[in-house]
Amino acid sequence: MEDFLGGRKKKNIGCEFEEQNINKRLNAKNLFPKCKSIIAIGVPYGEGYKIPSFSEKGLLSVSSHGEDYHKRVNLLLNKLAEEIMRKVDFEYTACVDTTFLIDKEICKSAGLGSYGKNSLLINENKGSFIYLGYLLTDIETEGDTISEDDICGSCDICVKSCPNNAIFKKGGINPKKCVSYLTQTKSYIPLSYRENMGRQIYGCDVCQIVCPKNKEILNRKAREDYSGLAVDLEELLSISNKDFLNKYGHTAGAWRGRNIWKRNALISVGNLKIDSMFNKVKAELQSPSDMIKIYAAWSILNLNKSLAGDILFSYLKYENDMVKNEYLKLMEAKL
Ligand code: B12
Ligand code: SF4
Ligand code: SF4
Repeated sequence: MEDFLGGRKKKNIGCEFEEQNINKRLNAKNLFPKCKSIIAIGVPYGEGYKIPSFSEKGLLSVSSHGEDYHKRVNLLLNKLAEEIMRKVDFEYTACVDTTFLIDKEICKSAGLGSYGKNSLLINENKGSFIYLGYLLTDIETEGDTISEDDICGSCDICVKSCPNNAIFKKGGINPKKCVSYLTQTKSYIPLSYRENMGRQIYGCDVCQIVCPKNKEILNRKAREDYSGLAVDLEELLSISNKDFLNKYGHTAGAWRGRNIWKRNALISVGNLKIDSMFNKVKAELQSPSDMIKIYAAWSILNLNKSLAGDILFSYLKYENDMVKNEYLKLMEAKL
């Protein structure tokens, strides 16, 4: 594991959402010094999910459906701890996603599943739509059998379907190319990746939706209404911080904040070629945020290159060097 993580670092394919200190990640005692054993759970989601029907809307990933999964899984872990405490007194720390530990490795060691080529942990019965969580405990227990199955065999559907070719042929991903990463990062998004982000506002589910291991779960009758995952792009462009938090604050995707969602909405409008939103996007060239300005420029150039080019040219004299240089680069780029 140490070599694997070190190799990724050398190849510069780690991302800012991972702890950079590799040694810290490898031992649960770094988080909970009394740790003797770990009790892991996988919480299924996405049953019966079909991409909501929409035409000119943005899309959130299934993991953004309903109440933030961090809260839900944490609650389940604490309930589980309460149950165990009826039998034995113990100390614990509950973990879901946000610690420096490697959730997939820990849950794989607990026998919850095997890695798919899409890099996700796939459970034999529930597929990959499972949130992972665990209790670091000071109880001594016996370990589980680790599954080393080659769960994919000759299948390579996700490799071929990934919109930005983020999945390596042999398995594993380059996170910096993953659309889910691109929708979350505050770093500059390379022009060549933007088209591949499609209409995604937060996250990406393509490699899970196409995976045969999820077919059974996805084919079930939905017991929840997923239509809220299709979001109004026009509204996102003008939504206030307060309204954003009221409407989306409870979801797992909201942690990235309104401005990043707005940037992604600008990219989606450009990709979907929503001409009727030309003036709305143009108005964002006056945004107080330079980041929003440069993505608005990319977006209107995608809607109407010649008209947008004239507008951007007339704005050059008001802009700082960073924004000016980006407008010039975009006007020359083959969009
Ligand atoms: C950083 C991060 C990301 C990054 C990087 C993703 C990644 N693949 O690592 C980005 C932003 C891209 C991301 C996206 C998503 N994430 Co995320 N993410 C994390 C986080 C915080 C750290 C992961 C990490 O350190 N990765 C780096 C190394 C360790 O992982 P890796 O490169 O994938 O390599 C491992 C395996 O892939 C495998 N491997 C490597 N090469 C090969 C080759 C072959 C052939 C095989 C079989 C295996 C294999 O071995 C490695 C050792 O673990 C974890 C939470 C946590 N604290 O662990 C959640 C976590 C991995 N994410 C999760 C989810 C749900 C997602 C999304 C589905 C969300 C969405 N809908 O957009 C996407 C899925 C994208 C994808 N295909 O992976 C879940 C995964 C659940 C599961 N069933 O596996 C986690 C565990 C959160 C949780 N607790 O539920 N995420
Ligand atoms: S989440 Fe989307 S972009 Fe990322 S690896 Fe899967 S299909 Fe590719
Ligand atoms: S789509 Fe195929 S190759 Fe990809 S994770 Fe699923 S089974 Fe494996």
